[in-house]
Amino acid sequence: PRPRTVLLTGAAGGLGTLMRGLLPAYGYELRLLDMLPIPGEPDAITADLADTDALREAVRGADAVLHLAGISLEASFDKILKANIEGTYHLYEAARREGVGRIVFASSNHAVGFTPRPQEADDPLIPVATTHRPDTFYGLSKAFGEDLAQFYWDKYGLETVSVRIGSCFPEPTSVRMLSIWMSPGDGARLFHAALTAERVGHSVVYGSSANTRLWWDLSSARALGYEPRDDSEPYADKLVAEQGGLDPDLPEHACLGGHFTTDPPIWPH
Ligand code: NAI
Ligand code: 15L
Repeated sequence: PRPRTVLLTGAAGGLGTLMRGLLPAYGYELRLLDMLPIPGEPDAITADLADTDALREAVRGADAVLHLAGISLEASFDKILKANIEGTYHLYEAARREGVGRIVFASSNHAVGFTPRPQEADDPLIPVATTHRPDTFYGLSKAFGEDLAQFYWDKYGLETVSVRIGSCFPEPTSVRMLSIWMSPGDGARLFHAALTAERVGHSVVYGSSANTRLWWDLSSARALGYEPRDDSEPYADKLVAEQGGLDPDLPEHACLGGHFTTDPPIWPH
């Protein structure tokens, strides 16, 4: 049976707001959760991922979870530990205890951010089975989340699709994003495929549109039934004219994670 009731964590955020707009058309009833209240959504659950009782109640009776909540950029290890590492553990424990069968986990390209990007048109695309090479504490938490998902599948039979999202925003805003952009419409198509495909076990997929300048292999995403419709290329001329092309000799242009690989780390104050 297709999942109907889906708990959407991180529903107040950028991607959560886009998906609140797009996923109901696929027939889902979304149950919303975020640590921040959501204007115009009085039924949304306002809870932190640290609140294990609230999480148990939030997942109870849900068919699946789309787990977007967490810190979405680099932060101090302590903050990442609480929100992304402990928070994702608490979410998985709640789902296991309440018998929820599937989680779609918002992983990130930054779990493999230090992977050198393809440079030439005939360079091979980056496969999903590449070694984790996190570029930040943030990326490290996403690598942990993918391993947590594998563990909960192997140990408890709880399924996950880990989506290594590129950049999901209404439009690409950088030359790097021309390669990793996921249009909101394609994001909804991919999350729908991840929620409905049969027998996913723990599958890892890259999350992006069918970009002309794509860096990674979308075949595991397509295997779920995902058919991307968008391509960033119409934005290319303008972005390259404004910003210049990617320079292979600049470290911040050399790897999938872009400037996340070269930004200074954030230490506790
Ligand atoms: P965002 O920062 O706009 O939204 C994240 C939401 O999670 C916020 O509303 C925040 O209040 C909530 N949150 C944070 N910590 C929480 C906690 N401890 N308990 C409850 N709620 C908490 O981020 P965005 O862009 O919407 O991303 C959503 C997810 O997708 C994140 O996990 C992010 O790492 C991942 N992702 C997003 C990408 C993108 O292009 N938007 C790219 C790659 C990954
Ligand atoms: C991410 O993981 C972030 O959540 C998002 O805000 C973008 O910065 C994206 O990666 C990116 O790599 O552009």
